[in-house]
Amino acid sequence: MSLDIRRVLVADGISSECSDRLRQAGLKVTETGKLSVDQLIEMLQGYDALLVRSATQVTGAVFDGCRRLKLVGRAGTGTDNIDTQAATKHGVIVMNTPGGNTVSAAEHTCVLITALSRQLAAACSSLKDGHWKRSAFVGSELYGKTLAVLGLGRIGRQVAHRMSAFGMKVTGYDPIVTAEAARQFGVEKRELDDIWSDADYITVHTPLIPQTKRLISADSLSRCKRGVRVVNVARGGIVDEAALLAALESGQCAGAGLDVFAEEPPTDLRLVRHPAVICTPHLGANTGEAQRRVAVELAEQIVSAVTGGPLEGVVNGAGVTDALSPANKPYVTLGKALGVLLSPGLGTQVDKCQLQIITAGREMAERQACLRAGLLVGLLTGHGGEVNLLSAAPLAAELGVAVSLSEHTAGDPGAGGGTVTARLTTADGADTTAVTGTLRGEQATLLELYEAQFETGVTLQGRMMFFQEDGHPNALVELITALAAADARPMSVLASVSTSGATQILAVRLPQGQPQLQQLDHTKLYLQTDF
Ligand code: 9EZ
Repeated sequence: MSLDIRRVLVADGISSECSDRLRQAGLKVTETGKLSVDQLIEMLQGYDALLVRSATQVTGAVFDGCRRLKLVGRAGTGTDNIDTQAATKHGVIVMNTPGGNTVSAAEHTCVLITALSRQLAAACSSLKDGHWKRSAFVGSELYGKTLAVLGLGRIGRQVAHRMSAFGMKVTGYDPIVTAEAARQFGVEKRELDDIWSDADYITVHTPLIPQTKRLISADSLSRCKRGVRVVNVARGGIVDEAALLAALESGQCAGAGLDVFAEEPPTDLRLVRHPAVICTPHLGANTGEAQRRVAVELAEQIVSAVTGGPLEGVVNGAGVTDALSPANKPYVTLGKALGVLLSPGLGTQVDKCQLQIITAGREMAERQACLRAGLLVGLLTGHGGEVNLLSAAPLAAELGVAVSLSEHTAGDPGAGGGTVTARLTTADGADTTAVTGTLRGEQATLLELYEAQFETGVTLQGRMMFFQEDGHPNALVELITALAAADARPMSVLASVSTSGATQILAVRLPQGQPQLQQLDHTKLYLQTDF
């Protein structure tokens, strides 16, 4: 899928490198400051893409009100200011740039860890107040202390690497990083339960998800050594702020370095005013380098997507990432074509139908996700407004369409990379429509519709009409005569072969823009479409 993006609105003061690169690639770019939701909707009518940092709120109303919008890009990591669920439903891609902030976030974490070890902020403000207190600010070395890193992604690893240079022992936990991988970047991987008891410092580097909300809690703090210090440069909410305040007051926690807060800016200032807290207003990624890097990354990702290159940084493409990749386009196109061929079988009864997808052959089996994504688009187009690869899955779920995937393993799939059969059963179970197709090279080809088989396969391209004949011996003659009378010049007319006495199908392929045929006496027009 190469994205058709021509006009881009850049908000929130994204570094100018972004606009420069987009313009170099031939896109029309308008830069604007922060806009209200209403101003944004009005302005966006003329744009295909919106790029933001964290200031602009891209709400459901924005997606409802901007039909032209195809992509929202976030220069940075968090997408809390974007309603990604609404985006997906409207088929709008949400993209971020997770890599560009890594070094800045890791460095800022190290800044807070080192500052905590010497009570830097309190000592500094004491001196600025005219005092010269030395015994009140006895620090502790980092050398030989244990740092626990929770979340061993890009940022956690960089923190581990840097703090190892101070001679800290680094332990860590992450559900998807093995002990072996952790050892390679100098971290002793533990189970989460075994993290707390020997940690002198704990730093969190996870997204805010149900498993990490209040990861630092009254319970986990109580398992720590007295005097543990806590750092959060990741997301507000990973640390339970009430529990942290209580632990600071009791002395269980000796200090905290906080760059992020559950509410930003915080309205309850008890935590930030606590003398043992060193805090900054969400500055983790706030460096010239990181801002330039995320701006350039976002521009490069958009240029890649627009020019048919790989689609990178998509956050709302779960399950369709493969389908969005240009390399898999033939499989998606085949799925779409088969979905379109199935859709008349639905009538108006799309709710709660069942779609079975059965592949034969390894290549088809490996592309089931692409076939499924394409099939849903083809099937649902015309049943729920505009549908694309992103919006088809949530729409199908909403309509209660049940999709099952399986593999046909018996027999030899034959040459040509195998086949895919899609079978649609209506909610009442009364009607079943089945279609089988394959790829000839990159060309979607129909092999079977209902139970009518096409010996040579029907090339699914251009303007096509499918007729169901009633068994009358003159049906084919009548069709050819009608085509001639309509001055149509078909590129092919293919009749299915009879197997089980099923209704025969006539497939006609016409050049684009050829006239439509009227209903005929002995054939029923099943479907007319442009592939
Ligand atoms: C949870 C996690 C890390 C974590 C990180 C990610 C799904 N998930 N879970 C608890 N990406 C540390 C502690």
